[in-house]
Amino acid sequence: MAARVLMAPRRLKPFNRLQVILQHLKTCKHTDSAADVLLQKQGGAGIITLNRPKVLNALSFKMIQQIYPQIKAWEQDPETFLIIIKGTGEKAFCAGGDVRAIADAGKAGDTMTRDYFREEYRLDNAIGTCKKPYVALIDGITMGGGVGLSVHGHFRVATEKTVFAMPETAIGLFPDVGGGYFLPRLSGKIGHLLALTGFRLKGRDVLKAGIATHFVESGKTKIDQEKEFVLDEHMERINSIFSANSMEEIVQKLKQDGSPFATKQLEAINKMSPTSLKLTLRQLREGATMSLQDVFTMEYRLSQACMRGHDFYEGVRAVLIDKDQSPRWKPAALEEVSDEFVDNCFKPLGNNDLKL
Ligand code: QUE
Repeated sequence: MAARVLMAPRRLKPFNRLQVILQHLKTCKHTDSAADVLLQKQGGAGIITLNRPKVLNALSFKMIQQIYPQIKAWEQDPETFLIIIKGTGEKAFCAGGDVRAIADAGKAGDTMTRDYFREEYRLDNAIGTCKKPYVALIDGITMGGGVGLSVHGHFRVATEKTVFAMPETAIGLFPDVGGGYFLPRLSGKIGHLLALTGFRLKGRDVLKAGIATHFVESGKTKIDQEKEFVLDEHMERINSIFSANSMEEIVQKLKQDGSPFATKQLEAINKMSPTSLKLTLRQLREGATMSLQDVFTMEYRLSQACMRGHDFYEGVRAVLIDKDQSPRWKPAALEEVSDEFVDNCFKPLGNNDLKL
């Protein structure tokens, strides 16, 4: 009996582990269960299934509260050798945080605006420090909050259906969930481009950008295997333009460049919240040399600054509620967002600071 107790936990050979992962990519696309998140054990694998397909599996506060303790439990459980996270439905892994609910809470003066970001970043940090192999099957839309559930783990499997973006500057927010950590660590200034313009990477490009660790076709054909990385031909101009020291200078350089690519990125930036753009540029510059934990603390301060401000509520209204895509930002121009205002958004919150 004693020998049994002392036996090492069951481990699968790498080939078997791949079979288990691929099996999950094919199954559980449809489920009748009413729960917003399913937490199951299959063999030695803990499976997290985001299950709100009608809202592209957007991450609610309730889901965060259910996932966090389960990851912590599986991390300690000697019978669990792998954690897999995936989404139901054909379209999305996870489209982001439940920003509608957060905006409603903020307008009503509810403390959810404090709790949501704190618990979300604690979950993302638990994934970033998880001792068991953590695999995210990002087979579909993966944005904002969905990125936080995937990028900090060990493995990300993209497919031809993956659409990856950090589009928060479009809703008066900033690329949080550890964006301040992973974005400045991507090749050249790719992270700055993604953060400021909300640029969408698709399919194999998510692998080539260094975001996914693996790529598999969800069908049988070999898709885009010979095609070069979408940003390859633009890397020199991306690195030159986005290494400028201010948002105003980046805009000026994009104008001067005048290429179709630069013009398109300028058009994207012109639609974004000027406050979000300035916060984001500073976030990436600071985050480049910080630990993941310090980045979450910094981003928590920024999240609370956005909750106190105007643009987040206006952005959610324009993009997700009224869908007129015409937010009226305040202030409306980059020049009106002062360095002093930006500095203030990074200041400690005293007792309310994030504790991981
Ligand atoms: C920026 C964002 C989000 C976004 C759009 C942006 C975001 C988010 C959603 C979203 C999308 C579909 C849904 C939903 C939410 O859109 O964070 O509930 O059904 O969650 O431009 O940051």
